[in-house]
This record gives sequence, C-alpha cells and structure tokens, in this order.
Amino acid sequence: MRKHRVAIELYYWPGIQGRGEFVRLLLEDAGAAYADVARQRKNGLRDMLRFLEGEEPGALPFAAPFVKVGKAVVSQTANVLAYLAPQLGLAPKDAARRAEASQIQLTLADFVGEIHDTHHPIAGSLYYEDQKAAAKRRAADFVKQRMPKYLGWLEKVLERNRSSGGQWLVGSACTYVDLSAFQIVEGLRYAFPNAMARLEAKLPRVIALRDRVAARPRIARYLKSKRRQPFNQMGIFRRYPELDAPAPRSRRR
Ligand SMILES: N[C@@H](CCC(=O)N[C@@H](CS)C(=O)NCC(=O)O)C(=O)O
Repeated sequence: MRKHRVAIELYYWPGIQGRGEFVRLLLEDAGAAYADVARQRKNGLRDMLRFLEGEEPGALPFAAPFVKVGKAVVSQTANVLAYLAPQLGLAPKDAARRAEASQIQLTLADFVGEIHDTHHPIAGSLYYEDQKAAAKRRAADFVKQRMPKYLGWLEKVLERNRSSGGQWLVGSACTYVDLSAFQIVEGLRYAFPNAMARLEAKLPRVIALRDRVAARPRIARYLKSKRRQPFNQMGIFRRYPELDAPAPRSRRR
C-alpha cells in the first residue's frame, strides 16, 4: 500500500461527529486503515463535493457519509455499516442475524432523524432560531414519548438476546450496532442531560452496553485521541437547554 493511499476512504462533513461518527466508530474498533478524507486531506472537502455533484464515477450518493472502497462508492449510514462490518469482523456471521443487525441499525437511523428534528422540525435549511417555537413542541414530545420508546426498545432487545446473556444487541459478540448504540447514548447525554438522567435508571442494560463499548481498547484510545471530535452545536446532537426536560428538583434553585 502506498503511504497516502488507504483501503477505505470515508467522506463526511468536517467539524462535526454527525452521522459520520457511526462509521468512524466501526473503523476505529476494527483498527482499519482509513482516511477521513474531508478532515485529513488537502482539498478533501472539495473532493467530497465532487462525488456529491456526480463528477466522480460510481454510484451517486444523495448525502454524506459515504465510503469509497476500491471502485465501490457506498452511502446511507446503515448501508455503509452493513457493507463494511462483515469485512472488518464486526457483523454476525449468518444471514438472518445480519438482517437483524440491519433492522436495529435502520431503527437507530430513524431515531437519529428524530433527534435531528428536535432542533430542526421545520427545515434543515433554516436556522434553529427561526424554528424555536416548533422545536420546543417537537422536543417536548420527543423527550416524553419517542426517546423513552426507542431506548426502552433497545433495553428489551438486549434483554431478549440470550445468546450474549444480554451483553450485546445481536448474536453472541459485539457488532457494529453495539458501537452505534454507544454513540446514541453519548449523544443523548450531551443533548438531553436532564431527560437522560431520569431515564437511565430504567435502562440498566443499555447503559452497561455503553460502558462495555467505551472500555473496548481501541474505542477507549480513539475517544481520548484528537480524531474524536467533541460534540458541538452544529451536529445532530445539540445542547439547547430549552429543549431538554426540566432539571430534577434537587438540581433546581
Ligand atoms: N439517511 C441518510 C441521511 C444522510 C444525511 O442526511 N446526511 C446529512 C449530513 S449528516 C447531509 O449531508 N444531508 C444533506 C441533505 O440531506 O441534503 C443516512 O443515514 O446516511
């Protein structure tokens, strides 16, 4: 392999974890050689835009993240993960279990969409400040209904997965969907600290899974590295206190 050429090229918007982070976590946990093109290469962002504008050969991605592996250009986060994970040893071996993993990842993708819509309920092209009232209504329902529903479902998936003793979401070992579940918990803790503080007692398995993933040696190293960008107010998970549940009584003044 030539020095500056790596097998897997990840294309994603620089400056945010965003949906790209689900792919990064897989690549990092696998110890894969990859380039985070828009962040690491000179003119990387321009190169990414060339793909999105159809100026590069291969399948045309609608949006980032996408990866290029050899001649293959693969987009849609859940699809990217389902494509890469078997090659990296982080997917179940049999077809039915792989479908199960996909089903979970696609549900997480829906969840991510709803998380995004708490701060951008009207349009992604408008500023948060221009849709604050709608965001408040949307987030109130999200925190009350949707967030507990998705997280409670993950808790049940773990509970029912006897083949791992409730440790992993699919099959008997860690797969890419566990890494994504970790990211969701981290993001929600950042964006909705009060709502999460209330819910966590009801999610012992999900929280234990989060801790198990954080302790995986390559993930632990990655989280401490500069490659892991901090959460910020431009990504999917944003901390707008007015969208979170009220602080628990003990923390109110
Ligand atoms: N369903 C897609 C959504 C991709 C997506 O919305 N990407 C965002 C960045 S996280 C984007 O670039 N959107 C531009 C657009 O939708 O026009 C996925 O899960 O990958």
